[in-house]
Amino acid sequence: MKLYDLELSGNCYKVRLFAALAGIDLEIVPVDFLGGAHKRPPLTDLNPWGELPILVDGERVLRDSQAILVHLAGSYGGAAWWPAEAPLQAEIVQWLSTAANEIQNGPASARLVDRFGYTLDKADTLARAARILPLLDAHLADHDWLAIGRPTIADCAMYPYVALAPEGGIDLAPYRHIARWIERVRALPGYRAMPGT
Ligand SMILES: N[C@@H](CCC(=O)N[C@@H](CS)C(=O)NCC(=O)O)C(=O)O
Repeated sequence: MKLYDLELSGNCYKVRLFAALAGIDLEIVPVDFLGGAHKRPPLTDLNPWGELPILVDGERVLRDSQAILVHLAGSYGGAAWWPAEAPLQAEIVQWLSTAANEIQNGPASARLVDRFGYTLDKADTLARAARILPLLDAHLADHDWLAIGRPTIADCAMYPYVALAPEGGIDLAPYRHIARWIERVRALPGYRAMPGT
């Protein structure tokens, strides 16, 4: 299986992290992102969106880190990582959606501005972060893990851009339950870091 990858991308890191935790072998293919390789063939033949990560598993080609997590967990992770019961799957998917929406448009976008010079509305990204981080902290006050009482791809999807929030100028110090969850994720067997976490 090939993962078309950018080391500094939290979206790519979600996939690398889960593969490391679940012991799934990935061939990492670094992409010349600054050179725009993801915006032209052959990569746009794999993902016309012009985004990373991209997973190629045999004949199957997948874009979007959340979708890739579901594929890897469901196909190769076993029931521990992707339960068969739809209500449990739905509990996990709630957090995948939060990662792709509130976290992507909040702390992840704040980091895009500060770290990579994207011309986004920084005040808007901070306002979104200021809404979602207290909600996340409150959830973690009485949950060790985001969904179904154990580590899942929900944690893998949420962790990167929450842990990287300081790179967007967001202080995580007020969020002590988030801080303890970050430590729990880091202590998982097989955990793999990325620059900035
Ligand atoms: N929803 C997608 C978003 C992917 C995405 O935006 N990836 C960034 C890298 S982190 C990208 O390739 N952006 C293209 C660009 O900025 O040119 C996912 O979760 O994978």
